Amino acid sequence: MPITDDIKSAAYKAGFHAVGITTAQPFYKAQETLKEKWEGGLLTGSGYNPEVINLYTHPHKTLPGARSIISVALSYLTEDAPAPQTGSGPRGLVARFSRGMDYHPIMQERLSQLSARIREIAGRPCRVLQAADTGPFADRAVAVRAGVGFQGKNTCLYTKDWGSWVVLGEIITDLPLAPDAPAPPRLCGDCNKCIKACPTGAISRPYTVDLRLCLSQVTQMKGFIPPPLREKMGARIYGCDTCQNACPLNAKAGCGGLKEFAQTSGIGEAPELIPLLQMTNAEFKKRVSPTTAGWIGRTRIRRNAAVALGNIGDSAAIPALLAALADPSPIIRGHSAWALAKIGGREAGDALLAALAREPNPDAALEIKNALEAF
Ligand code: B12
Ligand code: SF4
Ligand code: SF4
Repeated sequence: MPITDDIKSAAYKAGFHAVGITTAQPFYKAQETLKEKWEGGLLTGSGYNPEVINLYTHPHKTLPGARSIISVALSYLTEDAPAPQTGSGPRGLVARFSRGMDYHPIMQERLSQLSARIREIAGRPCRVLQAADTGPFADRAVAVRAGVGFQGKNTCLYTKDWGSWVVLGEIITDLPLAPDAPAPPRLCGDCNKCIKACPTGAISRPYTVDLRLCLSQVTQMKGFIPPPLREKMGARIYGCDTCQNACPLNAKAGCGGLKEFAQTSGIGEAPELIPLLQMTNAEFKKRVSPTTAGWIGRTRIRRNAAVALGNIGDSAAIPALLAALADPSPIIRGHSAWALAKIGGREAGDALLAALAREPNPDAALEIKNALEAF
């Protein structure tokens, strides 16, 4: 059996759902796309610059002597019932990839197993380097060229059997391996469902997502969220699945069913928002830190909960939002003021006036002033 077949069997044995192999040649198309996006300001706030883009798309700069890349996909879809409904208060919405445990350590553990097997299979000293998401590679571009899947107009990577509900990783090596044929492009045909479904018009043209408008990015961004985007967030607490939910290619997606991704192990699909806004550090560590959403920290999750409460408009949230006007974080105070303005009511108006009189932070003060205009 050729070494590539052994490596692919080892990948499935390590628990991956799809695998493919490509060369370590530069990713010129991804470089061009990223450069174009950077020049057009579409990557503002992403940390990309021409140097990073160059590294990201030239694998040999990360691993000198690199010859091949093994690309893998892991399905995070689970069929479990929603987490038990313990309360009757308003609820948020969490994207599928963050309802259970964080996929990063799960992916890295499987990549480590596979790296060890590759060394054994090679039977000689070789260099291997693994990466997923936070590594210096364009994971989707790697997966496309390795034949793992193709990109839809929403830029998501679609696998044949598991739809787009997969996360990606790769192992780069100096072993020369026979590459797979790249996935064929343009499989969306005339469909534009994801573009129509996107609440912000972030898919500015087919195969291009404007990072600044994408609600997945908006839920993750630091600081004060621009008010027009707050309105569009709806009940989203972390991530956005709207364009993938709208996609017919996902209708028959298989379900990996990994127990680590089951909702009962994380914050689930629809956490109650008032407890989320009031969450202590200890509660955050227990409930959110172990999930993919954990990296954004407690303040951003609570900020998003305040925005969601404002968008839902349930007056049951007023006491919690009033208390949040005295929160130590100006971000929580500012977004709670915004949410109170959306819900309305005399009590909220009086509390905002009092809050403005004692507000030391200029950004939060501006939020409260703007909120008062709604009364
Ligand atoms: C930055 C980033 C984001 C940003 C920007 C995403 C974007 N679409 O631009 C934000 C925060 C918005 C984001 C959101 C999400 N992300 Co993200 N993200 C990344 C990250 C870190 C880098 C992506 C990147 O800039 N790639 C480089 C550029 C060049 O690639 P590209 O934008 O896909 O460009 C390609 C296309 O434009 C294509 N193209 C251009 N023209 C044409 C024309 C035709 C005809 C064709 C066919 C193709 C084509 O060619 C380019 C090169 O391949 C990767 C991890 C990584 N290290 O790669 C994860 C990653 C892409 N994200 C991932 C996930 C899971 C998500 C979310 C689903 C999470 C969620 N539920 O909220 C959403 C999906 C939103 C969406 N519609 O893309 C997964 C992808 C899983 C998948 N099946 O696709 C990744 C790979 C992480 C991982 N390792 O699993 N993400
Ligand atoms: S993830 Fe949401 S906001 Fe981003 S492109 Fe898809 S539908 Fe639009
Ligand atoms: S919704 Fe339609 S256009 Fe968008 S990715 Fe799916 S098939 Fe392609």
